[in-house]
Amino acid sequence: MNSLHRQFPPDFVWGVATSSFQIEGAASEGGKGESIWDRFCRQPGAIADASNGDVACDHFHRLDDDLDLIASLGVNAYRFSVAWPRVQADGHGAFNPQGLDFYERLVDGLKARGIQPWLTLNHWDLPQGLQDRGGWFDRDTVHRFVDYARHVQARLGDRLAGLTTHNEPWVVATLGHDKGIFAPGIQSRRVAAQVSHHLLLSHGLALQALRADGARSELGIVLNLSSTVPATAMPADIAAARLADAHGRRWYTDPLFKGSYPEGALADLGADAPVVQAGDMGVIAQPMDYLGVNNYTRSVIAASGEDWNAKGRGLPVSDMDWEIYPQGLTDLLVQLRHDYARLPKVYITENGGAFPDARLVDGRVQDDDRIDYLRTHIAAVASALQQGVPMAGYMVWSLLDNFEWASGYLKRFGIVHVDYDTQVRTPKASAEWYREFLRQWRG
Ligand code: GBH
Repeated sequence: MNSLHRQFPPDFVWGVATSSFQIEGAASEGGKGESIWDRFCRQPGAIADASNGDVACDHFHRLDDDLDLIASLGVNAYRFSVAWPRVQADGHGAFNPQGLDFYERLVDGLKARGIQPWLTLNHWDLPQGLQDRGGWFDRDTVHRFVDYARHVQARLGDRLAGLTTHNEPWVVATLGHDKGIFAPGIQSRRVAAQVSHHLLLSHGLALQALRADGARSELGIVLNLSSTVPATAMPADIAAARLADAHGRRWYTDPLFKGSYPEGALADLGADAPVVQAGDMGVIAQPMDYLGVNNYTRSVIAASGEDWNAKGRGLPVSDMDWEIYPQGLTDLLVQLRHDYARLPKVYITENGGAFPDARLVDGRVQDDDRIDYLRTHIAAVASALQQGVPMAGYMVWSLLDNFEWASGYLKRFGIVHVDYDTQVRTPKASAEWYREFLRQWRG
């Protein structure tokens, strides 16, 4: 078999990814307004270690060093997000002229180092000022998002390689508005379904507006997708897996690539199904330049509703207790190719693992488990490529250990270790491995 690096073409995009709330800190500097995650972190019990994003990785104050760090890895792309309340404090009304200065320095710093900037507009940190008006449940937020998207593109669009509307709308809708374990902490299936529709609608309207304004970068959306399989061959488990796949995956991919919600999921929602206005579905189905896929694990479904306990079954898991199953990534990508004639090129916009590697031994983190994870998942992408899936890139989650949402700072996804007392960054063995892999690929 060819060595792994030879299985990827010379124009393949290789990156590392982060998001604003998870690394920036500087939560109320430079005219930044409050986000729903700033607010959510103050809710007792919401975050495992009772932490917040006030300082995080202090990236806002360490931009130049972090740019050098990114460049030292040899990647050709960096995926980051813009904190909407930094650019428009309340999400409506005046834009903050200082707000985009930081992101302009970031984009120009990447370009100067030969790295493609991949910008995400919404990685969950909605301005609290919009939540106070109903947030994503309110249809007006859709129009506020389009204004914000146009403003960002007007300032930075000429220098971006890629622009993403939303990161993982399923997480915002379901974890934020149904389960209530993420901001804004709402628990209503009906609200969550409407939120998912508004996220998709705002994606489509933003694409139309950005194109009308003369977009020069690739435009798309990022979804969290997993191969979803039944726990057994029993008909009840097969049906349960099909329904779970309809709610978690096809609820997003069917509207985007076919212009309709899946019947099974709609029927299951019943009276909780979203209000859809005439014309909405056509807007959502705007052609995209690419689909971004975030993938960490597979999903095993039993009709009994019991959690498939991978660890209890002796299967390999990461520190999140998510099963490590690289074949699931190949299966997912091949399935997307099979399901959608209109599937555009695909980037893996996040893939990686949390592993308990907090301890530095002689100034080193020897994270062999993460190296194995990355190598086997990159091989899974190569396999999809060989089977005809139009794979165009792969980005590791994450550049840095960072604020892992409801898990606070307890889970570490970085290929670079962060000491939260000193903010010292130390590349782990996995960072060295990725650098060497990319050096071989460049040839
Ligand atoms: C991504 O979310 C985020 O984009 C990123 O900000 C985050 O840091 C990163 O992943 C790591 O969490 O939840 O047990 O049912 C990923 C969210 C994780 C949601 C896997 C679905 C399925 C396993 N997804 N999850 S479980």
